Amino acid sequence: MSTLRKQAQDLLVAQLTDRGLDVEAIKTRLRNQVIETPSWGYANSGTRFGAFRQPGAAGSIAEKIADAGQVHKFTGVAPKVAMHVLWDLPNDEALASVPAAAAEAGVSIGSINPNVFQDQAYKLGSLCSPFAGVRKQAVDHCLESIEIGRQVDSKVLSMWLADGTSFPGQDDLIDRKHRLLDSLRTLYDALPADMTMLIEYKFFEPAFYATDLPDWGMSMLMCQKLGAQAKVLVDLGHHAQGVNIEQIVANLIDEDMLGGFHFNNRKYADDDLTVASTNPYEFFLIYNELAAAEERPNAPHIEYMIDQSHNIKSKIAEMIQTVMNIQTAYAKAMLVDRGALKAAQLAGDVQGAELCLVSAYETDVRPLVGLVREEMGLDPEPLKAFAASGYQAKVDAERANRVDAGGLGQ
Ligand code: PSV
Ligand code: MN
Repeated sequence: MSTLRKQAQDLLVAQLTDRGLDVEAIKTRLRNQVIETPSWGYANSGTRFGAFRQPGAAGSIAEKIADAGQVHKFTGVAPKVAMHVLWDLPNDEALASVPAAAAEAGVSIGSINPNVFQDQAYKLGSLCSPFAGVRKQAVDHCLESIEIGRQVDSKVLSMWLADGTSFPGQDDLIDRKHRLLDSLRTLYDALPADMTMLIEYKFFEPAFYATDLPDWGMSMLMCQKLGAQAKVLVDLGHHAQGVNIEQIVANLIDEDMLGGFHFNNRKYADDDLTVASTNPYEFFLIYNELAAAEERPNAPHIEYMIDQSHNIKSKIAEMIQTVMNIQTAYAKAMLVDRGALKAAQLAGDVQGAELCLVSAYETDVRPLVGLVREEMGLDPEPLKAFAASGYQAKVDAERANRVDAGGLGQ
């Protein structure tokens, strides 16, 4: 190990200890972090305007799982991969290949994502469609997804609907809400006892007048009506500009309603950019709420998932960068002096309270995270180590010029 790196680690550990922080406890929490990466992030996918194909993009689910295994191999904290049923499992052989591919890659299957937004039948909605036959088609697909989840030992059914209306008067808003609840209830009743249903909201797109699950309020309402196995999923890209996401997160935690995240970064809309690439302080503030909740009794169980599809960055390296950004935010959030923060808040010391957060945020945690990686037997610099491994060059050569690279059907 380089002497300079060791010195930086020793100095930071000494500084943090001096601030009264339990560095060993922080390191344990960093080691135990679990981040799920998305199968679709390894495939050729892009924006609705087009996808720029990459020679090494994964095609089959086995390849996607293998790529996810690389992210875990170099970061040590990404042991799960999410599957999107329609994109990943075109036939029974694909499903049959999953257990061996997962075992080989050293990962397990995380959330199962049904797809009730691409079939032609869903033009006017899926679970909320005005047509009973279409609702049944969507419900049946989700029931099949639950069964697939059972087969691959997934514990999470992750529901996102493209449902909504694009014109005033197109459908009755309350009828749609009732259809939504009825359909969700059929699915909820079919959940195995150890499976959670996550309900994701999005304030617009592809419907532009009224989205059926537009915000955390509607997701939470559905969850509350369904029962304790239903929780809200917060996708960072699904809010209007200026929305205070950390406040939503704090309130959902307080209500025991936060079940999971889709990490990405929205600059304008659902852009799927690298999380924290333009707004690291906002992301830190979100993690500040999460880290604080972990420190309370009855800490919530939250699924941390990435939902990013990259069009111009190299996919596996980008996923590693994303995981590193998440580790950084988490590490910084654990440095907040919560006692001092509370004291400043109760004293009405506005600036002092803010500076408690700023001081944690401005700490360079790279030596700490690098130390944790070394203690896990990993290279402290995952991106460099991945580049040096030759994996990307290998899959670029093996997979180049194929036409079957799966993804968002673009
Ligand atoms: C929809 O925009 C979404 O956030 C849902 O989670 C989908 O499953 C995912 O993106 C597809 O990339
Ligand atoms: Mn999402």
